[in-house]
Amino acid sequence: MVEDDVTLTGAIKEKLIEAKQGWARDGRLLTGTTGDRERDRLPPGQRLVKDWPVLDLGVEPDVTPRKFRLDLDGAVENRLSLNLDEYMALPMVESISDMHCVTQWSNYDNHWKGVSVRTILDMVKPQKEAKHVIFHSFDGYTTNIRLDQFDQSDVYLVHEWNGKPINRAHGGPVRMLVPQLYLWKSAKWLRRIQFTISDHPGFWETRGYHNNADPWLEERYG
Ligand SMILES: Nc1nc2c(c(=O)[nH]1)N[C@H]1C(S)=C(S)[C@@H](COP(=O)(O)O)O[C@H]1N2
Ligand SMILES: [Mo]
Repeated sequence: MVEDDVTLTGAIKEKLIEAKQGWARDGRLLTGTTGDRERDRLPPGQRLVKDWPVLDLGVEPDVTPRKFRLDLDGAVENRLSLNLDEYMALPMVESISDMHCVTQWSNYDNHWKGVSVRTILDMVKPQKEAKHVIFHSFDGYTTNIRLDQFDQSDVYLVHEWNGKPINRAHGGPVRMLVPQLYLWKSAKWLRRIQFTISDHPGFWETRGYHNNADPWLEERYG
């Protein structure tokens, strides 16, 4: 069992959550345009930053190597539960990709090291009926994507950014990376990947954020 299950809601966080829900209601930051992902590198309404801002609800769980566990379960042929050594023993790959956050910043050329989801899919073998993937995190956060969005060559479980272990604030030791979608779909402090038959909107998706989250279609809210 995970000992320090922290809750994402609570007195301090409630205000921040409400503010962000308000933005969603008001359609803040929407430019109402559609980007051309072939022609432009920066999606509509985004601005380029050089750093990597930290965004979460201020609950940053301390996932020590001993506490780390990753469950892969749900509608699969092979359920798995990995400790950190077992995760680290998986085949590792590297990639470079851009990040796009719904709060309007993007950054380019992040160098990642981690495990391709294709490796995960080969190990767990989703059942034919499985159509969705839910990420669960050590802080209680959840977010959902479709299996076809998950099953892409640039989607990774990552533990290194620009040659260094991903730090606690950015979701280390292991987080998701789904570079084609707004960054709230990339769960930090990854705890569990659940394959499901039906969709289960996650933390922000049930608070006004878009279910699909394609930055090129500016799917911020809705
Ligand atoms: N576990 C967890 N993952 C999370 C979040 C969170 O609060 N908890 N916030 C999401 C949101 S809203 C964003 S914008 C990105 C920010 O990632 P970063 O802090 O590494 O930039 O993480 C996403 N993943
Ligand atoms: Mo966010």
